[in-house]
Amino acid sequence: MNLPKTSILPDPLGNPMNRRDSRNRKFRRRLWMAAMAVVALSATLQAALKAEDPEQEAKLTKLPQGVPLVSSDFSAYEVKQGGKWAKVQPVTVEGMPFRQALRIDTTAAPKEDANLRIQTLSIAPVKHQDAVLITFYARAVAPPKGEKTAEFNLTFCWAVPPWSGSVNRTFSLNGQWRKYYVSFPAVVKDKSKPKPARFLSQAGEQRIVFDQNFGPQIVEIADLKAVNYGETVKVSDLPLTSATYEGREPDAAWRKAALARIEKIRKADLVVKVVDEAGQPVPDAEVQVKMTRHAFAFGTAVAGGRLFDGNNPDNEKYRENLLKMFNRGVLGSETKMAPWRKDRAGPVRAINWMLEHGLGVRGHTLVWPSWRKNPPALKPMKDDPAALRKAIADHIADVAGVFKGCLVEWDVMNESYASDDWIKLLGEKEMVQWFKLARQADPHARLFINENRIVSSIGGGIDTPKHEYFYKTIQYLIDNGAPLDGIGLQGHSGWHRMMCPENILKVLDRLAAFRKEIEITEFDYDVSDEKLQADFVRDFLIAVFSHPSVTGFVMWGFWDGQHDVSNAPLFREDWTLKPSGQAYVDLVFRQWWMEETAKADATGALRTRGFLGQYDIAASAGGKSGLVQADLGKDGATIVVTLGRQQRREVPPFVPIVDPGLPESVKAARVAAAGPPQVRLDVIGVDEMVPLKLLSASKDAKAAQATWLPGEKKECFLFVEAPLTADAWTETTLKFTPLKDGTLTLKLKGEFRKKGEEPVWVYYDDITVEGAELQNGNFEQDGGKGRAAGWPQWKKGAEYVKNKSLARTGNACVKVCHESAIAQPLRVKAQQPVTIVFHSKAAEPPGEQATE
Ligand SMILES: [Ca+2]
Repeated sequence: MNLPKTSILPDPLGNPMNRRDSRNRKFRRRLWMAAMAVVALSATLQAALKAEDPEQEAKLTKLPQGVPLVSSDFSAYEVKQGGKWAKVQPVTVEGMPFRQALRIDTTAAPKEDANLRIQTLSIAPVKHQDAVLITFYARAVAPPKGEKTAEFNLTFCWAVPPWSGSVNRTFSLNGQWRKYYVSFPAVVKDKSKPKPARFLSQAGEQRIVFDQNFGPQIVEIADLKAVNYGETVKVSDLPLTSATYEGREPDAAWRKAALARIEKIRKADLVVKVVDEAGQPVPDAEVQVKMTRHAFAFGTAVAGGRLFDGNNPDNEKYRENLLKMFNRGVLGSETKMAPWRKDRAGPVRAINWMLEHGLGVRGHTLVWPSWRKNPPALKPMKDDPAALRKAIADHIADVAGVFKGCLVEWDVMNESYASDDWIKLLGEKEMVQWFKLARQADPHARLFINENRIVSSIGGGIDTPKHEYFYKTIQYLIDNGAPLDGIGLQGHSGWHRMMCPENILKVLDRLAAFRKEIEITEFDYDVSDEKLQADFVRDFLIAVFSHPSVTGFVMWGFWDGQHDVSNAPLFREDWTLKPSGQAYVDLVFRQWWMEETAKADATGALRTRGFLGQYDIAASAGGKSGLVQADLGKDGATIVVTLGRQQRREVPPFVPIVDPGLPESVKAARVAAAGPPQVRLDVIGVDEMVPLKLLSASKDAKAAQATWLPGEKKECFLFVEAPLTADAWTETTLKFTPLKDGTLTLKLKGEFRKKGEEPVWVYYDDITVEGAELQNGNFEQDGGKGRAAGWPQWKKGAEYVKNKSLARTGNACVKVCHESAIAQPLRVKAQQPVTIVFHSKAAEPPGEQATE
């Protein structure tokens, strides 16, 4: 749906951002000033002055000319999705430096899988790291019922794959017009393209999106401009609507109290006694106490793929800094249900790597109880609660079972406030069941509930409906016997949801009453002001480390090259440490770290105090030395170092996790739910527009024209599908007549499955064609490079199987699925009938074969 065509009138204030001619700009300014001199200060100016931030406006006037990135005309905006939830139209505005605004009247709260999405496409190229500034005015005309503010979400992101974004911000709007300044470095990377195209997007390839599922509410947006300054200015010199929080000042009282608490609760007394081999004290020995690891968990979300590719220098840095900065890791998405169903070998390998390198690993997440966050294959279970119940139970048993005994903890239930479809369908009690199933599957892992916006709420408030829900839900779980061990607080903060430390502490106090451990599980923020980032990281860390119930702080990525909105807390994309990274290092590895060299007293003892964790304690005297690797727990420790002896920590040998694969019963249930797997073979004449007349197909097969193609193309595309089993080869026949001479494409694939559903893998062997010439239909000729000869199109994932026991005849066959197909050209003659006979069989997904 296109919006009504309406152009926005020129901005009478002459906002200079888009003006290409600075003399013209000065002239306009002067003219305007003159006008102002005669006319009394108008309502317009007053309103504008109130809406604008003078400091940012001053920066704006100093900027060179930039290149406009989007049209200023609201007719260029298009409702892409969820139009039925909203009325979107231009309205006239009085008393502001613009005459028109876009009114977004969300008449009903959109359903979660049908966000309202309004977008406009870029009209100029954007390079990676270009300095971009978006400005706009906005206000709430009517906030949602019972709320003081309305929410408005703006994203600047790819309009084509890979879809990822440079910036994604949510704004809280009140009734007053306010001007917002959003500056950022463009994040434009498309791995599928070769350099330099990889770091460049053309006009039409980026977009501004207003994407929201808030409401019912009415908001108005006006005078939206996006300007690309390329490399002419530093992003830090662009205007920016920043934020602050209470308690940021250097001498804040809360911080003094928190640091004093840290001294008390995170440290313990350490006594080192140096003795000789006869057990006699050695006076005046030199003692070196060196902390090697925090007891407190400092962790990050990890992208499993980064742990392996050895030739990528970024990946090397990623691994190096992961191990240097953290003692805990969590896969950001790979063990959620949908990705896990697609690829289980990847996460097993990644978690093995983390364990082998000494990281504690948390699991995320067993149940995210919404249709939208899970494989579409589950959606038909909307009408079959028993089937859904079983699918969830199977998943918990499966994924938690694979990692049994190896993970520190699991998020059992994630974001159940907003994602509550399954709870509504199955009943509240089902939550308790999920925890019990998790305990059964892995009795060793500590079990967490995980929720967002508890220490990062809109406006930083601590009595939102979500807080009330969260406290009630935890109490419900406890009252109903759920084996709940921990409370996970995500901590995705932002410039409009930056909670002040005193409020964070109040929330932690309230949660501490449940007597469970508390962990910050997904800390990050979408603010780009580096000074603010640094202060916030410092204060957030101090607040949570000072609370006795908190056991860990996990951030959601640490490097801009691997972060949702390129605002990772530690490193910039070029691996330089940000001020916030410096703040982290200062606290975690300096102020909260311990290294001391001192002399033992006359009785051979050294009394000191250190942060809880692991230590190497060395002593030397008279040319002899000794070493003890020991833990300092909260009750303190007395460590005896014997000169001439080394007592190293016993580390059990690393035993990698081996995935036993999905239980047969679960596989069978899934197959039953999805129907029998089907083979699919395409005959495509679309390139040369060769119409194909279908004659017949074998009995169990279904053959048809491609109804999804437009017009005449339909007639030039045939496909045949037939149900398969894994036990025996199925023979399928397809007969057709080409109506023109030409070259077709014969494509071997599996059944079409939606994104997120499990692909259908198929073996093919012994294909014969009458009426045209086929190459290597039995796949016995090896074409090199892991491919069969004669099949030039070979999609990633398709497999050349050289295994006599798997082939139908000879030594080889192929294994393909819908996305990983192979193909060859087939030359045909007009009116010469073609008969294709092929043999196929259901195959197991890749990766599972190896474990069998
Ligand atoms: Ca063969």
